[in-house]
Amino acid sequence: MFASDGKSAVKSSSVRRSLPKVTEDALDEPGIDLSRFLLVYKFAIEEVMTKLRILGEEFDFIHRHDPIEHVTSRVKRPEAIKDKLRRRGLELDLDVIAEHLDDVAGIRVVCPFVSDVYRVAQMLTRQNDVELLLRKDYIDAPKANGYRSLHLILRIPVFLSDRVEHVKVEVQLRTIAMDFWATLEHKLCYKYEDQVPADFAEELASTATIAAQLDARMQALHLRLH
Ligand code: 0O2
Repeated sequence: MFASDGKSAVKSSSVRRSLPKVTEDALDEPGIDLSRFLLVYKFAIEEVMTKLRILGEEFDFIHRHDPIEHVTSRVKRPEAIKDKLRRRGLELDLDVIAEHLDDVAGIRVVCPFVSDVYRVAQMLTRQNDVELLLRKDYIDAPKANGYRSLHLILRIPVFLSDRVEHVKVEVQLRTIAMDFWATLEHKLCYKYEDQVPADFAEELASTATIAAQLDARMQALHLRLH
């Protein structure tokens, strides 16, 4: 799960420089320097985290409302990268990872209101150096189990000492209610390993509906104030 992969958490209004670790769990395959390869993903996360901090702080200054509640990030653990490659029948190769895995660098942005999710996504993706590769709107069209979030696959330039690398970053944006549901759903379903009993899944989907209703009611209250 995203949050367990050496995450670093940042409150938008008070950024701490806690970097994701990428070396503690390196792959020991001969000829594959994954630790060095992953370093650039750490830098890409840093770049996007800075953008988010600036957007949140400036928006708050102008509108007296911070659209970002908190941000977490992680570089995918080498073991998780290996597992994903294995599941997809892909070979362990750095070019293959760069091309086929979109979530090596992951950032989760938790916003107070649904309108903030779209506002932050828009402010981020309209920046000249941010390339939007893919947008999956699971708020507009939730997954069958009730999961809601807005997923963006971005590509951003990272300026290194001797070259520029264009690095993919997955950004998941969601409200506090969506995050609450996704976190607990992951905990509750983990044990079942994709074999969730039907009545259990139904009850979970129903709680997702309640979370969506809560979002809608909070959004309405927010609109009355702004
Ligand atoms: P982690 O550690 O959370 O990153 P892919 O990302 O290519 O493997 P897919 O289906 O194209 O697969 O990606 P999608 O739908 O954009 O979802 C990927 C990530 O979204 C997941 O990452 C989760 O973080 C989150 N997610 C998607 N669906 C659910 C869900 O039903 N419940 C919860 N709690 N989270 C979900 P991973 O792969 O789980 O790992």
